[in-house]
Amino acid sequence: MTDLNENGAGDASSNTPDVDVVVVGAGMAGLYLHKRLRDLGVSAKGFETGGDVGGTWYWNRYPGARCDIESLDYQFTWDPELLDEWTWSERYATQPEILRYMEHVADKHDLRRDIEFDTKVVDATWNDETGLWTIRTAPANDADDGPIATTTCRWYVMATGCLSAPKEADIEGADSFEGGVYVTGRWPHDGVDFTGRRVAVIGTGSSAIQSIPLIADQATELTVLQRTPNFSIPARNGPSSDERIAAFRADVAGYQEEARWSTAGVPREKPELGALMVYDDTRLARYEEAWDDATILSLTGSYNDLLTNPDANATAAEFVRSKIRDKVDDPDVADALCPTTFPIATKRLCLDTGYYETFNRDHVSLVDLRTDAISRITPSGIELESGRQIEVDDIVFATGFDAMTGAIVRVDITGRDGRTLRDDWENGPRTYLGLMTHGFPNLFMITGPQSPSVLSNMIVSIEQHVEWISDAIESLRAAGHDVIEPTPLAQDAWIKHNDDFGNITLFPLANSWYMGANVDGKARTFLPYVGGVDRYRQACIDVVDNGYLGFRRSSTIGAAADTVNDGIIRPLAPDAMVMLELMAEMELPPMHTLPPADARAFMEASAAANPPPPEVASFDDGTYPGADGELEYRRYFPIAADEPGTGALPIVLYFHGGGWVLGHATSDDAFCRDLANRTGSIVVSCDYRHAPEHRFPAAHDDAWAAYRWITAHAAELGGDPNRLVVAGWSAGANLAGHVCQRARIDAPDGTPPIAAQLLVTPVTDHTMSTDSFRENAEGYVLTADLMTYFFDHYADPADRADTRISLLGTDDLSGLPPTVIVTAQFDPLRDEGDAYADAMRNAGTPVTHLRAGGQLHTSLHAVGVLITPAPVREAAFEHVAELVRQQTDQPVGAVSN
Ligand code: NA7
Repeated sequence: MTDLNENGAGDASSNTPDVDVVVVGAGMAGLYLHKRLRDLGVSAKGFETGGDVGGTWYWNRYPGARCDIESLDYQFTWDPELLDEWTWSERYATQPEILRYMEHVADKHDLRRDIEFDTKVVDATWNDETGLWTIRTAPANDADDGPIATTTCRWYVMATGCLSAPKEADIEGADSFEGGVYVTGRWPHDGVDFTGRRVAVIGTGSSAIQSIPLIADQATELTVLQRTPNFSIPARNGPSSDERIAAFRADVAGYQEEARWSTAGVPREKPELGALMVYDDTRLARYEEAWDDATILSLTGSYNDLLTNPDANATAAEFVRSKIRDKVDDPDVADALCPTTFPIATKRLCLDTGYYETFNRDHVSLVDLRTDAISRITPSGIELESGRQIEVDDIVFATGFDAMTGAIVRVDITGRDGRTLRDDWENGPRTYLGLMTHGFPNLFMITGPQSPSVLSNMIVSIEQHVEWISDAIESLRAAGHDVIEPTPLAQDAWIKHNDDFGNITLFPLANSWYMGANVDGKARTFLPYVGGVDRYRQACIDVVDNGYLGFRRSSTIGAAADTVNDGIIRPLAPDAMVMLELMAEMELPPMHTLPPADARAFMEASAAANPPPPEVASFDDGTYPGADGELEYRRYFPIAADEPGTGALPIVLYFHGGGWVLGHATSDDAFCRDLANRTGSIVVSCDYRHAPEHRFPAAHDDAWAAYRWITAHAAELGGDPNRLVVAGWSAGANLAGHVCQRARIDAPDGTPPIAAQLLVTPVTDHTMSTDSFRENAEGYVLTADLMTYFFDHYADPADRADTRISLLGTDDLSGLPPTVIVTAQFDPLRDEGDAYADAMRNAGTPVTHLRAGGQLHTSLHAVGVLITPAPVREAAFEHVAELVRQQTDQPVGAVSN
């Protein structure tokens, strides 16, 4: 190896870099970044392995390679003149046309002069003292990584693309094949003529689906080896329609702005309905329309729950499968081509031109590797596990990419303290916003993992990242800073946000490259950000508007004081966030403005839209003697009750929430069912009188009456009186807390002690003066105004400090039942719940306090509606179950309070 650094360049000991920015990659991202930096007067040097600009479109020259986003959407917006200079000949442009477009852009803006082609980056090392990166490069085609040249820079940008590192050949004997070997992602520039040849294509992803019909046109025999069938819809290519062009041209700037604020980077109306909310024929008609429209997004955007509800998704999947069966003559081949192992669109939906029809041609055959896998590649072809030999002249590997992280970790990148990015990311990428990573200051990624990237129109996401990064550099310079790095707190929270978002969708159900599942040994994590281009863009803007929240910015030479603006950009759980957005869009009247009758009707109507609640073994309804007359209850038997020999079960006296104004015995139905099943208990949800018809202390008196009744009748109800739990949510938790306090004093002699109390986001105080009331006063469902409304309806101001309501005011909190209490981060009641937990613990009551991060007052209660609170709810129920298990050995009638 020779160090070419003889001209004095690359002096890593000085604080003056050779260039301000090194940009790796000359695809769409690299080109725009060069232009943008040049306009800002920031010097940049580019390195590109390929011989020219193009990136993905330089390498993927396989026959049939096309964009799967319409070209009107897939073009730069930063140079409006391009629209007049360039007319796309087809709706989905071919690779050569896109490459010509990029060459035109490079020519027009003279971008090649800053880029060294045929050059690969060997390694990159950060120097914390100088605040510079040292980048070592070598000729691209030199297997020995030499000779080496060195460039120092302040900011280092990986514009390396998401699908640019082809997956390593992972089939035994791949090197031994003596015929032609072609990889779709590294296709020969002169093309390949398959005329008269026997060809095997391995893989049935997008690259295979695009190329197979054209390879079949030439080959004498074509064998397609399919491990997992994919969903594909016809591209119906051809020139864009005049109407489409006219609609686009009518207001180009408006259209492009709409794209920037859309879910996937293409303007589309957001569907308001779920797939199961419409009649079957309406849904079918909608899918037919999407099929005719021939865009990926028309189908996946038909309904709002296709990527979250498996039953909804199944309708779209079955629709496409029916189309495959229509197209393919041989029913066995059709069946083999029908994907059944993953929800539609959890792997990238493909667009094709005659793909399925190709299997009707006599010289084309399909090998289903699920029934007969490849055992190895031999010098003359492919051998299957059955022993079958497929003799071929050429093999095409359409086996995909080490997506999103491959191109980044394949370069040796060493950050602070000698940490390598490869090691740091061993268990999955760790980024803040998919833009930067802690420990690697001044290293930026364009469309990096944990940003929308491949789940969006790449051009829209690329432009946004290029602009964010160049703005960040400009802002650093303006402030006298030269180093920027995300904080661990901000990064960890973003990773969690990204994962939480992925986990509320169906994406994790597929073994896709989105999940890193296509590469042996690669960590299975959710690589792209699924929250959408619009939400993501807003998060990036909010980070900047909040003074680069989550970043440390500093100066190596002390030109400005360091600033660390630590914090979390999206602390709210994603499903709670989406729910709040939907509620805001509906522009509902605030609950506190409604008369109680209307508020109750509204609650009923919203509950009716909830998904079906969990199954229980059975339930029945009855009445019990309240403090002033009969009141209703519903009793739930857990699934476990069906098992023989169960005997008497623990029994839970449950009080529903609703601010003492709303709700009834069955209004917390799903929660009670889940509680019953997970604690293996009978849950008896007892109603109580409501305000304003019945003011304080009516509800509290009824709660006490319910306790008296249940302790007297536990055995008749099928429960074990020694294992009584008193539970409630919100105002119901206030009642439960009151019952537990009062039972210490007023329980009749011989009544067994309450085995546990479960308080979920309880009301424990009346002052409404805590930080959580201030922070969460508005916008998180339970508002300060609504709490005032509840108090006003239920209790006179003078009564609110009564310790039956203000549980916190009770002097002695000792001797209470072992307690499980849950408080939620974005709940006005959070701090009073926390305070009650602390006060009970300080008084000697055993307390398990679970804090539901990212959740709302109503989250825990939203069984089947919100997914992210489920682990906290399950943990709370498990703690309750453990407490009642501890009571099992106590003799009936034992009193320990
Ligand atoms: P994909 O979508 O990752 O497809 C790769 C295909 O190759 C897929 O069908 C794989 O099956 C198959 N594959 C991979 N390894 C093997 C082995 N060892 N044996 C048999 N089959 C194998 O890559 P593409 O290039 O087609 O498309 C990538 C993206 O580019 C696409 O989504 C568009 O966004 C553009 P598997 O599914 O893993 O069973």
